[in-house]
Amino acid sequence: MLLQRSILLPLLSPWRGHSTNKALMPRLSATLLGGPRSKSSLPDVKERTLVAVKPDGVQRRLVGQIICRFEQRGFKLVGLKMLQVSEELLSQHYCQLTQKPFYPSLVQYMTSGPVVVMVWEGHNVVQASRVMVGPTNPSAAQAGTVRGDFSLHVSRNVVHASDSLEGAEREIHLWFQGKELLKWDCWDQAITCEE
Ligand code: IDP
Ligand code: MG
Repeated sequence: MLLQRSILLPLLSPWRGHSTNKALMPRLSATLLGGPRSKSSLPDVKERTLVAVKPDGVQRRLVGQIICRFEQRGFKLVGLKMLQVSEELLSQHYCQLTQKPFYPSLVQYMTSGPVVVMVWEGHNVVQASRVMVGPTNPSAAQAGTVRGDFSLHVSRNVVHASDSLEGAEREIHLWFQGKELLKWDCWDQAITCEE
């Protein structure tokens, strides 16, 4: 505990003397230093979305860079796993696309290797993730988006993100069991989002 204090308090020193941030200090230090905290004192942020790095993204070792973008933005990772997708799971995930002419090649692509599936939580995370990922067809994706930076063809677009609140809820339940999603407090939650 003493060691934690000596390491962490100097790191927090830039906040000292700022009246707006002073109010945050007890909460930040209590959370950082493992002291008492009230769960209800943290913002009640519950929106969640499903993001997946597709097999081409895993093969190209882009997992870290994609996670980094969501962390940098301020979202909270609450679930993460790597798996080989079954055709059964995929057909449920893409249930609206099974009649599309490209569906067989989509199945081949998505089952060609492991995927990394994540659940991210935070303010407006569903819409923000779609913007961060970029449009379905990378040809239309702007630089700065995941698809705009790392892909060039619609059949190999590196990443998935849920397209709506309802879609996110459905997909999260499809890919994750409740016990695989962790409830935890991010120490900086109160400085990345207004209560
Ligand atoms: P989204 O991934 O941006 O939500 P959807 O329309 O839901 O786009 O399509 C799901 C996935 O199906 C796409 O990400 C892409 O991998 C694949 N896909 C969509 N349209 C085509 C196509 O015209 N040709 C090949 N693959 C496609
Ligand atoms: Mg979609």
